[in-house]
Formats: sequence, C-alpha cells, structure tokens
Amino acid sequence: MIGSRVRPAVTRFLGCTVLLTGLGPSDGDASWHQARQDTTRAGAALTWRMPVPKISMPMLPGVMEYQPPITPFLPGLHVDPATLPLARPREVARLADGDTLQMRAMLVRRVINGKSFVMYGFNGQYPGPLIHVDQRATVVIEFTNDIDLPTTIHWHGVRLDNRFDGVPGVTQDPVLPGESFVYEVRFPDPGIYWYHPHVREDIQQELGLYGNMLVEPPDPDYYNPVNREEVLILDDLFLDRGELVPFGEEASNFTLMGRFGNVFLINGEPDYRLSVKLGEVVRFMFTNVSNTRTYNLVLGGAQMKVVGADISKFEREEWVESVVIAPAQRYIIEARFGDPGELAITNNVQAINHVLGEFYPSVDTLGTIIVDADPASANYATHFLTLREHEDVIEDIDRMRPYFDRPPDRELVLTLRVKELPEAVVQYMAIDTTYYPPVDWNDAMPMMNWVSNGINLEWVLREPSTQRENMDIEWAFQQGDVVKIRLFNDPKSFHPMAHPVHLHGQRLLVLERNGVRTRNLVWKDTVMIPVGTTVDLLVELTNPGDWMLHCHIAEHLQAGMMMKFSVSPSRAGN
Ligand SMILES: [Cu+2]
Repeated sequence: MIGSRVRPAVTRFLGCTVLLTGLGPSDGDASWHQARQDTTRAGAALTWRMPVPKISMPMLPGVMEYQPPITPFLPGLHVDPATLPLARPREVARLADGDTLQMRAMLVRRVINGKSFVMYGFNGQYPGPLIHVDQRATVVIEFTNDIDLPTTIHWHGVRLDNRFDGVPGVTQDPVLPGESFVYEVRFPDPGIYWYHPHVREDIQQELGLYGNMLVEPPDPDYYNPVNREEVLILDDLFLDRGELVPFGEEASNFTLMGRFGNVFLINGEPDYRLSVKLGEVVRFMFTNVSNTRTYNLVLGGAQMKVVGADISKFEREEWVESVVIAPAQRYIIEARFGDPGELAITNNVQAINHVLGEFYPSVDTLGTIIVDADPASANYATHFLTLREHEDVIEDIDRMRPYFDRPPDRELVLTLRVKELPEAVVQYMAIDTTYYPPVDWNDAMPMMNWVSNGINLEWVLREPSTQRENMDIEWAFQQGDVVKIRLFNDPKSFHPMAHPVHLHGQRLLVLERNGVRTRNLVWKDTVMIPVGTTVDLLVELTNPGDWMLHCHIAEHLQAGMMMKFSVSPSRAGN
C-alpha cells in the first residue's frame, strides 16, 4: 500500500507549498511516490544534533539535547553517490532571441574539499548554466524536475511575463518530480540576474540550484572598456563534522537567523582562483545566493569602483573599499590589479558573539586572485581612473523625481512572532539585554537559531493601517502606477534582524533611509532593511500580474515573511 503510506509525506511536503502559496496537494506520478517513500525511509534514519558552534559560548540547559519537532531531511540518502553524475563547473549557454534551452534539476555528486556529497544541480553543473542573452531577447526554457521535491524556477529580477515567474500557487502549479514546465523568459533590462527554485529555497538553493543570466545591452559603450568580465556567485554551505546539516522536512529549521554556512564557495568552488595580467581591469558581476549571509566583500586591497547593481547602472560611478551584498542582490564592480602577487577575496565583517557580548573583526577568505608580472596587452587605466556619470540612468530616473516627496502610499512593519520555544530559551531572552546590530554579519546566536524552526517562529510583514499580515495583505495597483512604500524594521521584536526584501516583476528605487535621501540612485529589486531602520521605496509598476513581495532570507520566507500584490493591466493595454 505505497499510496496510503506515502500520501501523508507528499501532503506534508506540499504542506510547505501550502504555506507558501495556499495551494492544495495534487497527485504526483509513480516516480514521485517512490522518491518520497525513499526519502521518508531515509528521514527516519537521520537524527538531529546541534551543530558545533563556531563561536564559544556557555550552553543553556536543554538546548544541546533539543530535538526540533520536524523530520530531518537530506536528499538521496539511499542513493550511492558513486552512481550519480559528478557535477561539473558551469557552462555558458549563449542564446539568441527565440532559442530553446533544456534545463533539468537533478541529483548530482559534488566533491568539496575532497569529500563527496549528494547535492542538486541544473544540467549537472555548479552553478547552473550561465544563460547569456541580448537585451530584449525572449528564450524558451524546457524545464524538467528530476529531484525528489516539487520545484519551480523563478527568474529573479527579470520583468518577465507573469505566467513564467515561477511562484507555485500564484503563477503556476509546482513542478512535481518527473514533471516538466515550459518557461518563456524575456529580458527587458541589461545587467546580471539569477534563477533559483521558488519552493523550499532553504533546501534547494543551499544544495546548488542557482545560476545567472547575463543580459547584454546593445550599446557597446554601456559599460566601460575592460580586459575581461567575470560572473561570480557567492555562497556558503553549512557542514557539521564534515556532513551536510539536515533540513526540516515539514518546515524549515534555523528560522531565527537563517542557515549560515561555514564553507565559502565562489561559483561553487571552495578554492576559487582567478589569474590576471598586471594592470588588468576586470568587471565583476557578483550575485549573493546564500540563504541568509550578507557579505562585506574586499578584493585584497585592489582599487574598486561600483558601477551597477540589481537592475541598472548607478547614476554615478564611485570608488569603494568594499561592497555590501545582501542575499539575492547583485553588484557590478570594476577593479584594477596594479601590483603583481596574490590577493585574497575576503568577507570582512565585525562579528558579534551575542552570548558573551563580544565584538570581534572576522575575515574569511573566499578565493584568490593571482596577478601575473606580465602586463596586460590592452591598457584601460585611463578609462578605469575616470568616474563616469550615466546620463541614460539619470534621464530614466528623472521621470520618477516628481514622486519623490509624496507621502507613502503603503506601509509595512517587519517583525517576528514567537509561538513555542524551549523554556530555557524564553527565560534567557527575557533577561537578555543583547545589543542587536543593524545587520547580522554572522550566526551570533547559534543556540537560539538551533531551537528555531517554522513551527515555533513566524516572521511577519504587517500592514499597520489594516493590521493584516503576510498573505492576508491585499494590495491592488494598476499598470503605470508609481507607488511609495515605507518599510520599518521594528527593533523591539523578540529578535530583530535585517531583512533583504525582494519585489517580483517590477523595479524600485531606494529613496530614503531614516529620512536621509539616497544621493546616487540605481534600479533595484532587493533592498536591505536594517534593524530599527525606516526605508522608503519608489516602485514603478510596469508589469501586470500577481507578484510576490518577500524577505529573501530563505528560512524567513519559509517562516511566513511574504505577501502578494496585484497589478491590473492599464486600460490603454500597453
Ligand atoms: Cu528576513
């Protein structure tokens, strides 16, 4: 009686989809049932144990032994890794308008620092294929799901046709194991974008289902001339005692602070190396695909200028010493390597140990840039040393400036609701006089994080005017509307944390933070809201459909921090 035994597992797993989408379970095929049976048996063999914390701390009674009230899950536990294809580095898929790419989400064998893991990959690659297209192209993606969970693909930051946005229960049904879905993706904006599942991102993104889209502008002078362009994805994988830390099957774990990894990966490599010639100017396109970690990236002291972000160039290029990249954000940086030698690509942060009340500088090396003594054949130093003003961006934003000083049209408060936590933790937090930083650069409360999950915590977007929350919020707009949205991250909640908030299908400007006007604007789709901060966004609603607004910390999204808004087509029908 496979059906009767397995059906509850299917329902439970889709239960997470229900939380995400309000969508009921649907029947899968035989391979789906078999896959679920396998992982259900596997889940019973897995046990929970608190990961060894990176920071030193006294243990609260009951925390080490705490067993999350959910089933531990890892994919393909019964699969012999030797039978799986060895994942290979990302390949470039250069697609013309109208071209078709077949994409398959599948189980792969990954070897990281000499050890084999069963993980996921698109087309057997890590990251997934780099989809390289011209601006205004439309491509067809014939997608097949060959992993053991329902999934979809979301094309992050792309103002595409709503039907292909990849949100289960909103724009499509989830793609069950063995099933397929055809996406048509049009690219109206140049720059760097990325794709990932919109089902259980905490599991599927962590295990390798992500990739970039690079969209070429037709204007050859859109960017500065450089010696080369590098598309780099930043990620952190969470291992404990050499093994992947299990995920929650019915609900996410680590929902308080998100799943902070401890093995840093660039393009899926733990030891990324790039060789350049002396004097080379490199344009880096960075994407942060980590579940929760925000990076403060430094390129070994090389001179850097920031050129663009999520959906456009900045109004003006600027020199920077580091760049802060929150989950899902992209930054376009140009750097020049004027001295031979080795440079470390590092994450330089001020870490905190909440338990001991200590602050300390923390530097992690993500990769290495080797600068050759031979000079580059072409010398772009003059262009590099000139900070450009981008008139095309300024003129585009000029149409928005009349809206800058209007009062907010909508408001949201970002907060947290605690349901059931172990008594020791509740008592600890009650006497806690912890300082909460504007941004959590590290997992500073590993005990609290360990006992948190999608059962006992709920992250909340609350509309003050209606007291509605998350998916109960009803926002309806019209195509062509320009709306100001005010977000406030309540510092007085149980455990405040910065949230990278993402809007699907549209583009936005970050106008003000705590009343301070942004002096160099850029079109974005994901904005960081630090603790205690009020951020005003101006959103240009050009794209009709039903769209999500949510926190891009994967575990916060799974713990409810999402809402939907609708944009009806303008009467002119454009
Ligand atoms: Cu969040």
